[in-house]
Amino acid sequence: MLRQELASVFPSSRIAAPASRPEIVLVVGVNGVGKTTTIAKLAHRAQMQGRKTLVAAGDTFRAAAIEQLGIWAKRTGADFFSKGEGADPAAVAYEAVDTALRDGHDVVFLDTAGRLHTKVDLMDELRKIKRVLAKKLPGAPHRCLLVVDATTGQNALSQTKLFHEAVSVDEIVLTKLDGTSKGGVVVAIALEHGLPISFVGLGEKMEDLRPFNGDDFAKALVN
Ligand SMILES: Nc1nc2c(ncn2[C@@H]2O[C@H](COP(=O)(O)OP(=O)(O)OP(=O)(O)O)[C@@H](O)[C@H]2O)c(=O)[nH]1
Ligand SMILES: [Mg+2]
Repeated sequence: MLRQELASVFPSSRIAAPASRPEIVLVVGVNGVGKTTTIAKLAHRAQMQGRKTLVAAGDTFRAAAIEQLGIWAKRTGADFFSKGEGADPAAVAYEAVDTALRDGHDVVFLDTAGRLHTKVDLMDELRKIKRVLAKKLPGAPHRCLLVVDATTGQNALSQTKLFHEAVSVDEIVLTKLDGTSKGGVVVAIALEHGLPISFVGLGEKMEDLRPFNGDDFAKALVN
C-alpha cells in the first residue's frame, strides 16, 4: 500500500512533443549537482532520436566549464556554442538561439553556472536569461529543468522553491541515483511543488540516463 501511495504522489511528466522548433531547454541548479553531465546525456538522447542538437555554454564563470561542455558536445555529436569565459550568459542564450534558428537545430540545451539558490544576484541573472530568451523567441525557454542531486537531503526542497520562484521550473532531473542514496527527497518535492521528475541520472557516462518511473522508484524506496 505504501508503495502504491508513494507512486501516486508523482505527477506524470508533462513533456509533450515540442510545438515549435528550435525547442529551448534551460538547465539550472546548485553547484555540482550534475547539470553539465545531464546536458550531455540529454544531448546524446536527442541525437540518437535524430534531432539536430545544439549545446550552449551559458556557464561562462570558468573556462574549464566551457571546455567540459565542448568535450561532451564532441562525444555526443551535438553542435556547440560558446562565447568564452566571462561573457554575459544572457548574451550566450540570445546568440545560441540565433545560431539554432540559422542552422536549423531542433533543440538547444543551455547550460548555466551552478549557483546557490540563496544568492539573490545570481538568481536575478537566471531571470535575465529567461527574459532575454522569451524576447528573442516567443515561448522560449520551452522547458526549464532543475537538476537535483539524489544525495541532497531536505535542502533540495528550498532549492526547488527558490529556483521555481525565479524561473518557473517545469521538471526535475534527479542525478546520482546510482550511489547509495535513494533520492527520497523528491517525494517531498512532488508533494510540495507538484513538479514531475522527468529523468534520473545513473552514472557519469552519457548513456546513464533513464526516464523516471514512479512505480519503480517507489519499489526501490520501500525496500
Ligand atoms: N555517479 C554519478 N555521478 C554523476 C551523475 N551526474 C553527474 N555526476 C558527476 O557529478 C560531478 C559534477 O557533475 P557536473 O555535470 O560537472 O555538475 P554541474 O552541476 O554542471 O557542476 P557546476 O557546473 O560546477 O555547478 C561530475 O563528477 C559528474 O561526473 C550521476 O548521475 N551519477
Ligand atoms: Mg556545469
